[in-house]
Amino acid sequence: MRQFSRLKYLLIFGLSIYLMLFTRMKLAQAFYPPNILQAQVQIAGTDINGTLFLTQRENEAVRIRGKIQGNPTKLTPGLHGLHIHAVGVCEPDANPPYSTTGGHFDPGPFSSETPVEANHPYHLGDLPNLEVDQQGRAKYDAITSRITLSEGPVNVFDGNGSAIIIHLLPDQQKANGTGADAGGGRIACGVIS
Ligand SMILES: [Cu+2]
Repeated sequence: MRQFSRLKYLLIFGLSIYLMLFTRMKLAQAFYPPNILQAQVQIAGTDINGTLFLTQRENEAVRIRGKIQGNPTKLTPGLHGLHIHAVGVCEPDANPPYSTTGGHFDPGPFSSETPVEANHPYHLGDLPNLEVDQQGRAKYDAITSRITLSEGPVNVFDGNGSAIIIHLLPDQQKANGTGADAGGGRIACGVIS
């Protein structure tokens, strides 16, 4: 009889410890989600600036959000093309400006970064337009599963980095268009880092 009580005591003790540890683990998971990768983009142009944040939870899509503002004569009210471009080098004095970022980010066996007409709007770096209000302010919030911040074939942190470009005109998001249909001139740029 005494033996039995001791066994029962040990069992209950063991079970309590197990439950305590299990609960703690579950709580920790709830408050500290696993592996959120993050990147930041400091957008700059003539009288235009802002910050975009890229986040990716483990095995999920990438969310791109942030605020961009500028002089409404430069960042005009309405829609502006916004894409991830292939090279992480923003050179405003290049000819044309920011051409150092190359074409749209589009790695892979069927890639076609340039000319933009070739694979637009199917590039991996193609994204929804930025919508600017009358005061030259814009909030951006988009989700894309075409790229990753994590290791892999569509990781934006490839050998030459990547950049986000804001264009003068709206992206018409149409196939077989011209460069102007994909946003035309480049007015602001930021390296993904
Ligand atoms: Cu672009």
